[in-house]
Amino acid sequence: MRIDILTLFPDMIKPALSHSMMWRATHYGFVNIHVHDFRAFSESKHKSVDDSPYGGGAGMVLRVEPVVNALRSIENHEHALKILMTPQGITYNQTRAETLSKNEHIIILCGHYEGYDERIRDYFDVEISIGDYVLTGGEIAALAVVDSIVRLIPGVLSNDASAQEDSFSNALLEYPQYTRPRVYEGKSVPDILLSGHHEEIAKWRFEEAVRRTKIRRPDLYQQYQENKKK
Ligand code: 6GU
Repeated sequence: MRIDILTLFPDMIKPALSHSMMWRATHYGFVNIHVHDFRAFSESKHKSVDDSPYGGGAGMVLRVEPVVNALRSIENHEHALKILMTPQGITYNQTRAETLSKNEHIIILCGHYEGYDERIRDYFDVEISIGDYVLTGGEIAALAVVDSIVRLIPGVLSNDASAQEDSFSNALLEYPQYTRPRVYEGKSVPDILLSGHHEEIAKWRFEEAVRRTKIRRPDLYQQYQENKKK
């Protein structure tokens, strides 16, 4: 899989790719990530990328030409899925992460300023938001999307089962987990987990996942119940 990220702040993106699982995924060739500073594609004398809005108003608007030039500089851009990061996009979730992880090539644009020249939207396939709050720019949102995709590529997580079992992949939150010590400040690990009865443990975990989802995320619980009927 190849991912190209178009940004004005490559230094916000690059360090996040050089640690932990994202580092592993790139180092072992599961994914090829390229970060491009699209200011370099501005045709203006001072390499400007924004301008004041027609019709007046506060703030600056991202200009179309540096973005489109940068997009066209990417090899095979015609065949890539092109994503625009914006709080106006569809809300991101695990199902969308799973769909995106099946693409061979993704290009992601991180915006800044008050907004995009509306014509930029014509060059992109999908607009994504990571939730109902506003960030100063799309970089952190793009990193969230990239991380969620990369960990789904087979082989990236050393234990392939763990991506399948996580919260949301089956519409339930994850069950409670424990590790050593058995007792910490009077708080004990549930006996069932020490019993060695694998079936009983699986049953307990499932019930705890359902209980936790019902309490913490009634919206997900309702979705889970509806899916069960199908
Ligand atoms: Cl994709 N961008 C910005 N600037 N803010 C956001 C967002 C994206 N998703 C949620 N908030």
